[in-house]
Parts: sequence; structure tokens; C-alpha cells
Amino acid sequence: RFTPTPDDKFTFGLWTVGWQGVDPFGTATRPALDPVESVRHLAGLGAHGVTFHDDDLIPFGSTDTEREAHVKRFRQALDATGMKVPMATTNLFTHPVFKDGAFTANDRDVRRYALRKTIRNIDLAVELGATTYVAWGGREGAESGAAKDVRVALDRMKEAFDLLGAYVTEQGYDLRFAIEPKPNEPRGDILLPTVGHALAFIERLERPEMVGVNPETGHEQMAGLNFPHGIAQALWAGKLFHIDLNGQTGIKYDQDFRFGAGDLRQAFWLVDLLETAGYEGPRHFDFKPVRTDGADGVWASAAGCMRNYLILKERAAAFRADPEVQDALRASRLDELARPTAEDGLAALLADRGSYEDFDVTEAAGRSMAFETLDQLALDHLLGVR
Ligand code: 3MF
Ligand code: MG
Ligand code: MG
Ligand code: MG
Repeated sequence: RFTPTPDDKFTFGLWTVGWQGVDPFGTATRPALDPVESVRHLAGLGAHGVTFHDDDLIPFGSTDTEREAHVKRFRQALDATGMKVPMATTNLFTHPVFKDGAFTANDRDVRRYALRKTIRNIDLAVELGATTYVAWGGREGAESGAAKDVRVALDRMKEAFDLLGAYVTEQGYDLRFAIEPKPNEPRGDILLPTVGHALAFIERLERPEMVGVNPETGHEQMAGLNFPHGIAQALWAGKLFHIDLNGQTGIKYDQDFRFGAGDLRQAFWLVDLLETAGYEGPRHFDFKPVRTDGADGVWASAAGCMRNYLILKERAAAFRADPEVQDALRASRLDELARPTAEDGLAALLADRGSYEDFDVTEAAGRSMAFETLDQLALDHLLGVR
């Protein structure tokens, strides 16, 4: 029970279990982890696959020969374990050359280099079978007003995605992009700070159908937003191409706790949503095992991410299947929300005296929505007492 299998489509970034604990105030607390070891260990825990930044797999500055050797070992580990690589991404934030951003750096040379670095890793991503390419604009942003002309920077951001889309189309690759929004950290303010900003941006691209979002639990919650609501809107727009699951407790630094170890109520509604809305992509964890722990904590937290997802999946299914919940949903008129407001048409609405002239607003205002009973049932299911 609650034991993951590859069919659950759980995936992990190499940088998650591989995080050595370096934070702004302290150096590494754990030794470097060989990507091959991560693949083997995660496969043993029941994961479906891994994802990577170019530099997670091939250390920055490697020669072509070294690069080939790293890729070869990685590929052998994938073949031996059956692990997949559904997504890859580019590190456009660690090297100091990216201190003012990548696709929107003021320095044009840096922007051209960033595009070439991305394209090089897109080739590798496709070779390894990835169908999603994530773009987190880590350092696309500013700390002060005049430092970045945001409208012009958005022109450059659009130019980058248009060029990347052209490249993928010309190569005939089966690859879609997923933009990962984040409000701040490491920049004071980051461009495309939320799911909503990203969705609006995508519609202005040359190939909007090739670009969706990769929302991260903690990133939306850092902005005080309701993560399941953002995911619901991304699903509604047909743009949930990928997802970064983790834990966050409110408006703080990017905590990256293991999935479930954050806002548990939002985690419950998120799993309920993903499992009922037909999301078929990977359940990807982007978390950091706390730096107080050794290897034991690394693998315990990776297992915990998957276990918590499966527990919440069971709890959410039990909630939906409970006849009392179904009554409560009707009492709260969710079935009515699903009905169009004027399927009889505008003329009929205007002619319907019952909708306005004869409508008893006092009576309607007095109807209870019965949300408290409904929510307590959810909490009982979440807490496992029903
Ligand atoms: C930072 C992140 C990133 C992105 C990654 C793209 C290092 O807060 O969330 O992780 O997820 O770069 O997948
Ligand atoms: Mg993050
Ligand atoms: Mg995070
Ligand atoms: Mg992320």
C-alpha cells in the first residue's frame, strides 16, 4: 500500500536528490551525488524517471570527449533500470555570466550564448527521449527600476521562445516548452512571476501551441496564491504541460520541502484536481532534502514525496466516492455551477421575468451554501478519520 510503481509516473530532477545543501549562508553539507547512483536509487524506490539541467549531467566546461562519456554512463543507467527522461531543462542561472539573466540579459552576447546553450541541450534532451523542455527564468529580472526595461525585456523573451520554437520545428522534434513561473529568488523580482503572467505571455508568441507552463507548488505559494487554483486555470487553458511538486509553508523563501510537507490542504486539493482532471503528464518532484540530513534523509524524502502523493490520491478518491460528500456537493450546488447560466440564449434571458423582475433576492440571499459541512467532510477524509 502506498508503494509507487513506474505507472504512477513519478519523476525527480537530478538536482533534487543531488542537492548538496549549499544555501546563501552555508556551504555543502553532503557530498556530490553521481547521477548514475541517483538513477539507480530512484528506480529502486519505484520512480518512473529523472529530469536534468545540462550542467547536472555534464559539469559546466566539460570537453566534448568528457561530455560523451557522461552521457554514455547515464544512458547505460537508464537502459539498465528502465528509467525514462520525460523532461530536460537548461541551467541559465549558476555561472556568473548569467548574473543579469539569460534570454533577457541586457548584454546581447550573453543572450546569444544562452540560446546556443539551450539549443545544445535540446538536442540531447530529444536524444534521450524527452518530450517536454522546461524553461525557468531564474535570473530574468531585476533588483531596481531602471536596471531593466521590462517591456523591452519581454520583447527579448518572446524573441527567445520564437527562435527556440523555430529550431524545434525545423528539426522536426516532438518537443514542447513549459515555462516555469517564480515571483522572486534569486532576483528581487523575476519576469513572468506567476502562472497567470506566463499564460498571458504565451498567447503573444509565434507558436503558442508549442508552449505551456510548468508551475511549481512553492513558487505560486511564495506569492500567496492558491496553487490548485492556478493549476486549474492552466488545465482550463490546455497549458499544463508539466508540474513541479513540493512543499511550502506560506510566503517565505523557496522552501522546496518534500511534497506534502507544506500546505497540506492545498496538496490534497491539488492531487484531487490532477487525478480527476485527466492530467496525464509526469508527477515531477522539484524539492530539496533538508541540509541537516545525510543520505538517509535524501532517500527518505524522495520516497516521502511519492508516498504522500499516493496517500493523498487515496484520500481524495475516498472523498469523491463518499455518498455523504455527494449529498453535500449537491447541497452546495456544485451541480448547478456546472450548468450553463443561459443555455436558453440571451433573448430568453432578457425575456425571463423570473431572472430579474420577479426574482426574490431576499430569499436567494438567505439560502445557505452549506460550505462548512462540505469542507469538514474533506478535512475528515484528509485526516483519515472517515
Ligand atoms: C528554482 C526551480 C528550478 C527549476 C528548474 C527547471 C532548480 O526555484 O524551481 O530548479 O525547476 O530550473 O526545471
Ligand atoms: Mg523552485
Ligand atoms: Mg521551490
Ligand atoms: Mg522548479
